[in-house]
Amino acid sequence: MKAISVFSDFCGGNIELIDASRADGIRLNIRRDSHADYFQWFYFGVCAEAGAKLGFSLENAGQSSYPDAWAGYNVLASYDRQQWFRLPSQYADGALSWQHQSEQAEVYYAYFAPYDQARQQQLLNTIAAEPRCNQIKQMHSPAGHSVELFRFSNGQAAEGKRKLWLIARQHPGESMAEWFMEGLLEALFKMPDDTGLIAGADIYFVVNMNPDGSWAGNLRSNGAGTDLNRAWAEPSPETSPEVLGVRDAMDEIGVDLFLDIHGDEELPYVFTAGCEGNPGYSPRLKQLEQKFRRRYQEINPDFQSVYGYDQDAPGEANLAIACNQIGQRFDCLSFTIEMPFKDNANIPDEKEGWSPSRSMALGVSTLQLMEALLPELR
Ligand code: GEM
Ligand code: ZN
Repeated sequence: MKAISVFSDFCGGNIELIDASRADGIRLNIRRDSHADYFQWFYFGVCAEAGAKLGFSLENAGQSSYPDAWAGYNVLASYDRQQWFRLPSQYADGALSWQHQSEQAEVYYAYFAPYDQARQQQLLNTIAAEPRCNQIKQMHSPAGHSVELFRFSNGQAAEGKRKLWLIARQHPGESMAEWFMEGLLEALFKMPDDTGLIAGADIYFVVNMNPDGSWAGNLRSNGAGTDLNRAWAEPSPETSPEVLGVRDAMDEIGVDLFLDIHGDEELPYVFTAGCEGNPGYSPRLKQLEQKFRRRYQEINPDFQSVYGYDQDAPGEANLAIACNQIGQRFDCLSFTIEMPFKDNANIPDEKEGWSPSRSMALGVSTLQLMEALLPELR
């Protein structure tokens, strides 16, 4: 029988091989982030024989950053890295395991459908070809990757024009965030100039805040080991230049709405975290938050507001988190949007679970939502 190989030497790859001497008992560990101790994201390829009955065990799953996330989680598999499908997976004794009779000699497994650098380059090409988009700033990550801030605008000044900001993938393992941005931008670029959204707002966006971690196959940190979503109170030119660059641009330009796109390992729902714990939280913002959530749910049934994080106590918000810092700094509506790694338990999809297409559709819905809320943002 041919030997089995396990490899992860590609963009976003993450795995450590313990033992592959038995096809039905391939033993693996998830690798830690390149410069920090987080781990949960994995993505690897296997070369075996077509039709082989493969069995996998991620033996350190129980020590990962979110060990409770493995219950109810099903791994993703793909033969071509385009179409991803779920395989029933078991979590027991601290290990995540699954079986797969692979139809092909080469097969890939991942924590969620990856969004790799090649796909990102295509998206950046699409952005570059959009006449209403301009790159207004470029940052360099600690590992030397480029982080680009764009403005989408019809170029027309208008009384009370809003400034909407969207950033994605501060946490590189949350690849659904970049699928969301792709869906949103594709729809935005099809919109004619006379739509309410484009006439009434300029949209500032970053499709990937953390290219270091995305390239390295990290879960949460960049090439300096920083969790960027804990760096917004005091961003540093050395360890969080991605955040510093965006926050400085916000200080120059202003912000009327901020959305920070993430994925959640544990909860099988789409939800938002808001600014209820900010010292500057007011009845105005509370009402706006409620409107945003109610309207979101009407526009896209994947959104819900029953399940989410515990609320922050008044005045107790962590201002190092982007959503809180920007909501406080600009007295504006500000949210973390969370999509599941697992599925939306209210509308389950057995084959794919939560997926790129649903992430993209949520992005499209978010455009509609922003348009509906424009008049009330200030
Ligand atoms: C979060 S987002 C934190 C938002 N929490 C509250 N209470 N406002 C993080 O950064 O840890 C989750 C994620 O990474 O997706
Ligand atoms: Zn996150």
